[in-house]
Amino acid sequence: MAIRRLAGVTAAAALGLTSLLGASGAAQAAEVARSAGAGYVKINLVQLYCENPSEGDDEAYLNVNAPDQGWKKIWPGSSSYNTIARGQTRSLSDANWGYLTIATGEERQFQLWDHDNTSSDDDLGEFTVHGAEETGKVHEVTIHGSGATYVIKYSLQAA
Ligand SMILES: [Ca+2]
Ligand SMILES: [Ca+2]
Repeated sequence: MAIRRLAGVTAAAALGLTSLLGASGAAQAAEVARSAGAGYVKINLVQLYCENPSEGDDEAYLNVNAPDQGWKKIWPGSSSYNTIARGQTRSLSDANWGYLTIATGEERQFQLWDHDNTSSDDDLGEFTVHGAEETGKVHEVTIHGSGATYVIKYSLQAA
């Protein structure tokens, strides 16, 4: 009985924590970071390079794991996807409209996909940008998925 009651209390505490980290979680995390004197950085996505496609051409698009909103497509901004083949590059500059300012203690996850009409889209790989990464230089990350290899370039600047 005592154990059961304790379990109930623990569940209630867990529920409380869940709601705390829910809708207002990002704002609270930002406030905590601010009061701790943490800085903020803006992620600038620069370029996508196709070292090896998953098909002859991939129909690439990029998602970001947005706070409290889950995965959101951020690139390309003006169409559903951008066709890219081996050895080609695409500018990611029109991806830089949202969800990309983070505290230095935070990180942001990205996922590249290949759009397909007759089957589910193919996962081309994921990468994570950490707010503590060096600002003012171009970072490169190589990702793999569905037989493809892509290189993403990005930079960070103080926000
Ligand atoms: Ca495709
Ligand atoms: Ca495909």
